[in-house]
Amino acid sequence: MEASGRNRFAYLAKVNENTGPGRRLSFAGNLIIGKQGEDEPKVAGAQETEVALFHWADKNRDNRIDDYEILSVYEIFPNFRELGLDLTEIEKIWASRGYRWNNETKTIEANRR
Ligand SMILES: [Ca+2]
Repeated sequence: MEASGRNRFAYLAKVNENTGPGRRLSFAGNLIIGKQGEDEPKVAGAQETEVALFHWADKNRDNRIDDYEILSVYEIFPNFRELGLDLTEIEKIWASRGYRWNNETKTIEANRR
């Protein structure tokens, strides 16, 4: 995705269900474009993530996705449809009274209104 003359890349980290909360996962890689031998562009951004029982859009981890947080999601992913992202779950949580972790189904569920 292009933003202000720069390119932005998004990734989705999926973890094994046996990976417990609190575990920190790191990742690294190179971005290769153009012909071999050309300078590789610098890549900035997060190189680590923590496994937690909170939705990734819930930045302050209060089990709710508030207006600021959902606007941030749209700002980060303005072309979410092109990326194949389904924001239905996030919008459902935003419109509800938050969410909770269902330990049986290992999923996040929106609370009922
Ligand atoms: Ca929140």
